Amino acid sequence: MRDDKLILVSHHLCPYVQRAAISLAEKHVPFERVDIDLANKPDWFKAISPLGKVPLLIVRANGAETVIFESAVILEFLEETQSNPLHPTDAYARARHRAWIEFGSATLNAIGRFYSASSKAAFLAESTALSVMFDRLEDELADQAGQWFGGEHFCLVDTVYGPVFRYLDAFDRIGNFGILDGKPLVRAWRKALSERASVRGAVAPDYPQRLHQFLLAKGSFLSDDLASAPPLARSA
Ligand SMILES: N[C@@H](CCC(=O)N[C@@H](CS)C(=O)NCC(=O)O)C(=O)O
Repeated sequence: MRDDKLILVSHHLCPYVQRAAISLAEKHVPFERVDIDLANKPDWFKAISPLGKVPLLIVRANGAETVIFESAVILEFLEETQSNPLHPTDAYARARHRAWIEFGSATLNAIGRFYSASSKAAFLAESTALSVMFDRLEDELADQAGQWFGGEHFCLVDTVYGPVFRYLDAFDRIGNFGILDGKPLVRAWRKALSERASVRGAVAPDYPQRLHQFLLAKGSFLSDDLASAPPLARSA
């Protein structure tokens, strides 16, 4: 049917949206991206988003429209309906990958606490908490052969950590917080993800500037450091 299409309801900075965009790109699935202002949510969005959050995947097929919310569910839906699987076939491996996707969401929450911390003490505590989470990841990667989380094949866990590491790129421009110190496997994985076309393409060229403004506006401990950081160049 001519009207069949996928619409990803998005926000410029949202890391959960990026997961879905990366998966769609890896699967070579065309989609339309609609960015909304989360500070001023449109009525049509409020009407179809039960939690008021992006991403939403609007699926128009065979004259019907379905709205899917929650990024992990969107990823699973794409696995079930599109080719080029990003989940392993083995059930144990799939369970492990799903668990680390959840860990990726917990890491995003920790990143939010890190950039929102209002005092130096809270900031240092959040920095340590983040570092400990990446220690766990370093241990998890120890038995892994290959550049991706699952080994030789790019997988859904990779779609989750590309956006996680993108935050670290911004933090690195502000200062050295030592979050990945002593974690060579995580660092190598981060580098591989930063070079992957699907990961790079999941945000617009002005993403660094937008994130910069977002972090500045937080008025947090990190915002003060950011105010004196070097100016940003547009990404390719
Ligand atoms: N658990 C959700 C989290 C999504 C989420 O937190 N989205 C944020 C933007 S990154 C949002 O829409 N926030 C708007 C709000 O909470 O009002 C998912 O995985 O999709």
